[in-house]
Order: sequence, then structure tokens, then C-alpha cells
Amino acid sequence: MTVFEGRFTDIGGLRIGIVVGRFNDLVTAKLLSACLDALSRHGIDTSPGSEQLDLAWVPGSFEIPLVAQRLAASGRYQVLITLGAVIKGDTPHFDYVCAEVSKGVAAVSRSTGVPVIFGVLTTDTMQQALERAGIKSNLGWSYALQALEMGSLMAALPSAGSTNPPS
Ligand code: INI
Repeated sequence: MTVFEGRFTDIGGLRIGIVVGRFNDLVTAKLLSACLDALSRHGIDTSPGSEQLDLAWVPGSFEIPLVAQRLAASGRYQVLITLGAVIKGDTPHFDYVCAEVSKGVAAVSRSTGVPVIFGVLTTDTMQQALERAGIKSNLGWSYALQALEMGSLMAALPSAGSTNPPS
């Protein structure tokens, strides 16, 4: 029996793309900051000239899937992280944005085979979002760990048509 597991250290040459929404950037900037901190502490080069990490800003969560799709299709990244904050208002806009970004991110992941971490907060209030972006915990940190786990897990899994797992 082979047990496949992702790793959180000795990640090697993993290349990561991050897509982050500017909308509600009071929240998304804090998610990004914790995400970069966690990646850096787990051995990913997050310095400005890094070959391991690229960052794309988009206007809002609605645009995240399109840009994630482009990055995933490039073949450059073993894992993507999406960061956004959708906060309920007085109109149904929240529901449309939430539906598009959640379904869109899942579709990108399945259609390209590149794992895409869903780091989009969907909350009723700004307070709830901030509680998840630094006031209580910061989920940006968790999204970074989930990216390391999924990126390294996918690299360890047998590829399509293979009868033996990679060494
Ligand atoms: N984008 C978000 O990321 N969060 C929101 O809460 C939000 N609301 O509430 O409107 C939001 N809207 C912008 C949307 O993502 C697109 O950028 C915009 O509609 C242009 O396509």
C-alpha cells in the first residue's frame, strides 16, 4: 500500500501563483500578508525577484477565476492560491459574486489539474471577515499551508496512465 501525503517543509522547486482581489483590501491585504509570512517560514522564496512565487491583483473576487485559469493553463505553477473577501450587502450582488468565484475556482482546478486553494472569505459582515483576517485568526496562514500540502501531494501522486507512483 502506498500512502500519499503532502508536505509542509522541503518543498523543493514548487512554484506558486497567488491571485488576490483588491475589493475589500482591508481584508485581502491582511490575508495576503499572513499567506506570504507562512510561505516564507516554510522555505518558499517570497522576495521580490523570486522565481518561486508570482502575484496577480484583480479588481474583485468575480475576476479571480479568469486570472486563475490563465495562470493554471500556463503550466508554470504547481499550485495556486486565491484570496478574496465577499461581504454581504443589501442587494443580491453578494450571492452572484460568491457563486461565480466558488464555482469558477473549482472549475479551474478540475479542468487544468492544478490545485487551486479557495481563500475567498464569504461573510455577513466586515467584522466577521476581519476576525478571519487577523483580529482572531488569520486564514491567510492556513491557505498557505493548504497550498504547500496540495502542491506537494499532487507532485507525489502517479500521473495519468502511470502504473507506478513516482519515487
Ligand atoms: N468583490 C469582492 O471581492 N467582494 C465583494 O464583497 C464585492 N461586492 O460586494 O460587490 C465585490 N464586487 C466586485 C466584483 O468582484 C467585481 O470586481 C465587479 O463586479 C467587476 O466585475
